[in-house]
Amino acid sequence: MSEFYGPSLEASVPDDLTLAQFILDSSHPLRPIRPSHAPWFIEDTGGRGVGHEEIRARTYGLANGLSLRFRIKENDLVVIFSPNHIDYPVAVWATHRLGGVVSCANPANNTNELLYQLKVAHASLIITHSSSLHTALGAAQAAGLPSERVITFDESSQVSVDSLIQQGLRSEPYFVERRLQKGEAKTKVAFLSFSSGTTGKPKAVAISHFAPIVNVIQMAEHQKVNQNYAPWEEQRFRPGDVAAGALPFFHIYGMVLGIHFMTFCGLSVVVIPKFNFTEFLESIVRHHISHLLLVPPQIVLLCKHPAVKNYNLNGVRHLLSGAAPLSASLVDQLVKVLPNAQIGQGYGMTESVATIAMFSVDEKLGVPGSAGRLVHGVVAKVVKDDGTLAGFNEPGELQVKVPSVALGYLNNEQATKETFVNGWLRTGDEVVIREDHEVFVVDRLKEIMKVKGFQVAPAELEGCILEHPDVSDTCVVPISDSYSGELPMAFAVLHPNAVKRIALDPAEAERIKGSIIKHVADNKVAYKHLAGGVEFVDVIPKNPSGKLLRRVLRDRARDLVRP
Ligand code: 4UW
Repeated sequence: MSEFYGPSLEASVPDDLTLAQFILDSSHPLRPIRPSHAPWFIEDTGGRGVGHEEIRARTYGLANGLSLRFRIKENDLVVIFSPNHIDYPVAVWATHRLGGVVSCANPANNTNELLYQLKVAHASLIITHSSSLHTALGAAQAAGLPSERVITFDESSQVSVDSLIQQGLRSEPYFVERRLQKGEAKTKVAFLSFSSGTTGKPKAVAISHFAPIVNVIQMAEHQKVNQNYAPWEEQRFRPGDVAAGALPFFHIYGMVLGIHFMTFCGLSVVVIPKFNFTEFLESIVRHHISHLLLVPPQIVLLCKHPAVKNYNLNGVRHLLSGAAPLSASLVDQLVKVLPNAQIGQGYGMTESVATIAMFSVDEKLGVPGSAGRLVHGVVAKVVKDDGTLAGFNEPGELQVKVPSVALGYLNNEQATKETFVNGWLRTGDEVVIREDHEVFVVDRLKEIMKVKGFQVAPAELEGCILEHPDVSDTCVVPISDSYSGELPMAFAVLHPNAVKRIALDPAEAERIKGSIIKHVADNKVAYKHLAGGVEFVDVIPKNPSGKLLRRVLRDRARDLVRP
């Protein structure tokens, strides 16, 4: 066996449309007709729904307003730094109508983390929310971006998105939306999304308009094939169904599947800005949510939280998990909580924009522990340690050719060359593919860990820990956690004077550990904090050329936390 193939992609894929034109202005043979009463998005708390015509109008209004007021034009970059908001997709599509590029940032990021993104991406404008405005203004100032160029979805800044939309709608058209040349969607950048890839600090992944478009069509074809087997009531995504928009829109899973695939299929997305579990249960019942797109920690809550028994979740027909592994035992518990739901996993990456594998619904449940089967148009090979290709049931690194692949890392030829190799995308995940073509992610070969589905790059935390005056060397490794999946913990070598202080007063050891943890907490977003703790060691094991032997410490950490 040399290569593994997903089914071939038969459907046509436009290559002359922007993502906004594809989703808002065009039809496609695989796109079902949405009932006119079904809104595209629903505000979770207020319950306000917005439909197609209103979204199109708001998108034009905002594009016109951005063009009039801020002169946003072709290739300018707009950073969206906000929790999910009903106008979030409008901001994405308005930027695309202007030929601009969108870069979404985690709204929990601190000033330095946002500043890094503003600088790498060369931001022209920030769209934020009152809850993140203070950070946005601080980062904008440090980046030399005038505070007038920070606007908000709500009414907390001088200029709100809504007021710009109204201004744009009142004014003469100030911009001309361009139809792309044939093939141009494949090279024109739509997003700069941040991912660490295999190692190091987050890098800007350049994503074309074509990539999310083709991924949506791959997913539509995947469900169409499955529909041939499934009776109507078991079909996956039906127009008029209601999906929970609880995944963060800034992440590739939320952006491509949560917004674009759901709306393509005619579902209404309930926009949930902040995930609070009991409120989430309320929302499921209040909005008759039928489709849940989640990450494993949210599923842990569904299985274990005592409040669940107070809610009738029988209306949930579909649950998709991804971004981190979901254990078979959790699925066993989940079946009891959601008796009427199809349950399974998908698997993808920022760099593959997005889905590589998806559970098949020929049966009600995905194969336990499996990340699904390769979706349409995907070719895979599994490369063993010795560089040869694995057959069925043999572990190795998954490398894929996907039609939705990203263009590469912005201004980082070296990392691009290492990850995108002769048309193959190196996932850095160790997998096994079974004879029935189910893909099991068995380990991660790359450095990054996943905390609540978010990437954490050990090298980034090590850089931060090394700034601490008592630390001379460090290595960060994951420890497993039943809720978050993984948590970062640090091994640290102390400076001689810290060692002396501890010799004089052993209580100093705990103070130093606390201070290292605080240093990271002060400088990094919450999910990157050293929740796994700090252990002191005499030396960090390295190979003769000085490369960290992370696996040795990963195994040691495993032994430390074992009861
Ligand atoms: N099992 C084990 C999984 C799994 C997994 C991802 O943050 P990124 O770059 O991207 C993502 C994207 C997730 C995603 C996209 C589209 C889709 O259909 C879907 O289905 C639910 C999920 O997380 O991190 C990429 C890395 O996350 C790990 C894996 O290590 C991958 O390289 N990962 N999904 N089901 N691990």
